[in-house]
Amino acid sequence: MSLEQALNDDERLAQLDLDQLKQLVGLVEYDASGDPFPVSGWDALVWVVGNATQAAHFHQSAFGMELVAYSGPETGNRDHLAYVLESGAARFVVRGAYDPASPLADHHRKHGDGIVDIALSVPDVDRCIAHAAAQGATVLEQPHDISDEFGTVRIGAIATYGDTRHTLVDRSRYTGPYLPGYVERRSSHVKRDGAPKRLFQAVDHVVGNVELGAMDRWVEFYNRVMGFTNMAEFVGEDIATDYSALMSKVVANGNHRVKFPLNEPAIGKKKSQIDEYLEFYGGPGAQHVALATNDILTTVDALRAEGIEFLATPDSYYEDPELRARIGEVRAPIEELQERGVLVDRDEDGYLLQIFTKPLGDRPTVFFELIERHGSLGFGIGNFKALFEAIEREQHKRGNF
Ligand code: TYF
Ligand code: FE
Repeated sequence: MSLEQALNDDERLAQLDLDQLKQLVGLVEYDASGDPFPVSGWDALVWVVGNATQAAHFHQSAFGMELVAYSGPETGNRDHLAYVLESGAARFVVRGAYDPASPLADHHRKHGDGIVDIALSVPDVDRCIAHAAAQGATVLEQPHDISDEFGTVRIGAIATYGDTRHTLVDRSRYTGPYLPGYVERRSSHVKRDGAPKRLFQAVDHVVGNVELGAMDRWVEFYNRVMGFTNMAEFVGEDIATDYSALMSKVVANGNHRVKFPLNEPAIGKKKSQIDEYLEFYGGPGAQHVALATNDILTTVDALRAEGIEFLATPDSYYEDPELRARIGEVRAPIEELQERGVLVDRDEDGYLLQIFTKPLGDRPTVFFELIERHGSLGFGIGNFKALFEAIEREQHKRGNF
């Protein structure tokens, strides 16, 4: 079966097969037996937004996601509305306060739109929580079952940077659309003729921005508490600090399905893009979500047609002979990439194509990356200079320097 056929098969929506995921998000083989905190993958990215009804519309109309479930006053939830959206293996939940006294309203007042929960799928919630607790992590929810007519989900939660959490979810005994308390709800959006079935297939990585001096502490947290290991692109001191004062290191779970780059600001000539984030998010939080696509050109065209704006890449990037020599042959003519501003990076394992949106909401905080991997397991380190300069041009327009 071709990749295309497989990805268009609804039966396999929630579980793209391993070969595809390997290519899409750079999976590796690993032996889970010695893992103190086994993680199988992403469960959901949970957002709190000012208007969940409109955010759900945006994720469907612009990003082509499918609405699958809903919770709100009509279903007995008088605190907030929540819409569950999927695209391939990726699942987003967008929540917004209904009750003016909802804690979500306070969260939104402080942070604006953002990601509150990077929920992970684990085979054994109790084992993970016990290990995390023994390692001194803050347990926000002890393991417990929640049930309805579709079965039982086992859940626990630990705190990570800022007001962000990792809920740990075992839904192996559950057949409902999301969680107990949610009802199935389908999109009323009708795709235009010829529109691609979906614009992305999986979440590749989620980046966290933490305070100055805190990056190594959080790397150590993911090592010790969650058994994550440091990835090769673990750049420490020498990351592009001339262009943007930041440092970044990457941790991943055993099979590399879940990858967390962690950034901290560094002291430079100008205000770091990470400082801008921390100021406007009101503390540490998730900075960008990289969405894996198997056709970045079509995806960018579809998003552009919906008015999604991307960071501009100057022509000089594509005309740089050093870059041309380094990237060699990629699957599309360089002109096609240039037309859209898609960046290319190559390493010893292969190459990747990537592009970044402007901030999604009103505050200069969270944004999306689209990434198409062809063997590379990296994050585009060769593009950091061009990328950070583009980010800084936007930062400059906002007057934050
Ligand atoms: O995830 C990454 O590491 C890349 C590069 O503020 C990056 O996407 C790093 C920091 C940043 C924006 C992008
Ligand atoms: Fe990234």
